[in-house]
Amino acid sequence: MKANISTASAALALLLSLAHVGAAADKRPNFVLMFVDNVGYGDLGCYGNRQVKTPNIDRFSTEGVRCTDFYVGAPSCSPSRGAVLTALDAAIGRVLRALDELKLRNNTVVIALSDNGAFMRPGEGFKVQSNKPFRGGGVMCCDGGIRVPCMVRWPGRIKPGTVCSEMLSSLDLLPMIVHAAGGEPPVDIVFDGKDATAALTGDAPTPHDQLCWIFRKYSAIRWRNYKLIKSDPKQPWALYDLEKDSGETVDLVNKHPQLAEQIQTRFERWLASIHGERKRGN
Ligand SMILES: [Ca+2]
Repeated sequence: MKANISTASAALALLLSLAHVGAAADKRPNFVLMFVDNVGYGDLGCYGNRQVKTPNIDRFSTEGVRCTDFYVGAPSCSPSRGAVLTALDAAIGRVLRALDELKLRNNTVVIALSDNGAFMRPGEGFKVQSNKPFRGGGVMCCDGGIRVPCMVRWPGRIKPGTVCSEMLSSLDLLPMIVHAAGGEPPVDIVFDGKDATAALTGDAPTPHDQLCWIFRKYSAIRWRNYKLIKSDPKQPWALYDLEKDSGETVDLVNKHPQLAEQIQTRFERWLASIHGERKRGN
C-alpha cells in the first residue's frame, strides 16, 4: 500500500471561491473555500493518521481552528459540493503559498473541508482511506459518511491552534461567509445553516440543537451528543451516545426508549418542516 494521499481515491478537490475586495480601504476579507473530495475523518495527519503524509494540511490545521464535530449535509458528492478541481495535499500547499506570495494571507479566510467521508470499498483502491474512529463511510449516514475534517484559518479572528468540538455543519459556511463579507443572507429564503463564527472562535456553543439527514434509505439525526439513525425505512431506529461511543457500536434504544422517542419526534418534526417548505414552493 502506497501511503500517499495522491494515490488514494481521496483526490483533492478544490473549489476556489474568491470574493475580491475592490477598494483598498475595504477591510472585508477574501475567501478561499477548499472542498476536498472523499477525505475521511481519519485520513489526515492532523486528525490522527500516522501513515498518510499530509504536511501542508497538518501545518494549516495549526494556523486557525480544527473542527472535531463538523458535519456535511450529505454523505455523497453531488448534494455536498457544486464543482470540483481535482488535485492533492500539494495543491493545498500551493494555494496557501500563493496567498503568502500575493500578501493576501492576513485578509483571507481559508476554509478546507471534505465533501463526504471516505468510501469504504476494499479492492477498488479505496482501502488506504480511513474514517477512524467512526463507523461506515461515503453514502452512509453513520458518522464515517458525514463527519469530516474541517479547518478554518482566519487571521485576526481565530486564534491559531484552536480546536472546536462544537457540532457544526457545512450548511453554516454560507451564512458565515456572507456575514464576514459584510452582507446579510436573503430574508425570503430559509437557511438551515447558521453563522458559526462565534463557535469557531470559542466564544459560543454550537448554534444547533440538532442536525438531520435523509439520504437514500438512511435517516439520521444528531441531537446534542446523541445520534438516532436507521439505515432503511423498514429497519428500527438505533440510538448511540457519540460522546462515549463515537464508533456507533452500542445501540441504546432499549436502554433509553423515551429518549429515543423524543429524538425521533424531533426528526419527524424536521422532516415535516422541510416537506412543508417544498409544498409552499420554496
Ligand atoms: Ca465526494
